[in-house]
Amino acid sequence: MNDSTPALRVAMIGHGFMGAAHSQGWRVAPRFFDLPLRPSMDVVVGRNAEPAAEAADRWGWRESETDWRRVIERDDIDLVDIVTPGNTHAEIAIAALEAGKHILCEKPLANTVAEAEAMADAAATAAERGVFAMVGYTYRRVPAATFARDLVAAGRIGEVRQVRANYLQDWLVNAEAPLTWRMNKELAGSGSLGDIGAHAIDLAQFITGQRLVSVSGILETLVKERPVLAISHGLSGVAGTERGPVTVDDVALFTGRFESGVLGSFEATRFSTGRKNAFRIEVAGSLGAISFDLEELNTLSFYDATAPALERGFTRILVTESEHPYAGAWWPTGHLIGYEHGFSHQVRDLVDAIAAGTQPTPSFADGLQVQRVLDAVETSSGNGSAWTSIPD
Ligand code: SOE
Repeated sequence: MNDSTPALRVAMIGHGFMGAAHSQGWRVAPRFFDLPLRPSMDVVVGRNAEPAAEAADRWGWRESETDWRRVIERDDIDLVDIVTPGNTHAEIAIAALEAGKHILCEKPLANTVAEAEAMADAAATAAERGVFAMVGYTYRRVPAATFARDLVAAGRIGEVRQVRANYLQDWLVNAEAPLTWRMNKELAGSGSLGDIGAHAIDLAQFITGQRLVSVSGILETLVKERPVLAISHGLSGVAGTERGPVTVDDVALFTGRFESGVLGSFEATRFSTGRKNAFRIEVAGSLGAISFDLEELNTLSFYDATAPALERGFTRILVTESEHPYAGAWWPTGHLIGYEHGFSHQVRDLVDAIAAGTQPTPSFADGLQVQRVLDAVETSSGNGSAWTSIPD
């Protein structure tokens, strides 16, 4: 990549935690991957001018703006990166696609299946004009997770027999932790289920190469009201004396059946005391198993049941060899990477696909399918945990 490389002019809408992580991806990816298009971090959009200007300065965006509608109409913007809460994804993404902008949209795709269907339809129409959309399930792009998929696809664990996916956090164990947008169904769509359960669904399907066809689940809100943040937009500030309702789930537990008939067990919770971001996936097969833990993201545990019986055991593979997915772009083997590198891998794959005129994955259709699984879990939970099919 050099100055003659065509630019990909990016506008990012939102600038919270995911805004910081996406900014890191846009800023760093071009320096470690030879990209066919040169991302330029042109505009960051926020509802309030001063915080947006501060975000532009801190994260390296050329301009800041407060009106996303004006930004998506600009003819000097090629791609819109949506990192706002889920209740705004559909309106922004559909308008931007219709304006001819490529899209990167944070997960989950939307707050409802209806919104996700409209987004997937708009993306399918735009793709016919060479305008592409991706949904940001970045954990697929952790080298160890991609390598796990490669091992399963190569048959190294044989036939998949069972899947378990647990995403464990504990940031809401304190009942006095204040209400934020993530606990408001109108803004977030759901709680642990859509926020981290969506990752468990997407990654389990990605690693196994199989989709879920039915689920049986239960959602629970453990703390039903919390202190209200003094500042109205609820994204930061000091908790006041007023209390408000938690309108989303704190814990999601569900069983899933994959298209092959295999059963999977899933857990997404913000009340697993002591677990900070423990996203664990284990896939057990007829000839072996893989086990991944995001809190040990540079390693993959691999069990080879075909090894001599006395030598069998889970091997801790350090996924940092240059031949491992993405790893060759960074450091010599054994020099580890972190949480943020998945966002650079996401930029690499998105830019490569746009330059090649091919559909980046996961697509909005993939995001819609995850949304349907989320919806089926919610339906099941409201119906005595009855098995609920996921429409194709
Ligand atoms: C909070 O649960 C959160 O930031 C999620 O929103 C992200 O998707 C996950 O990657 C880390 O935890």
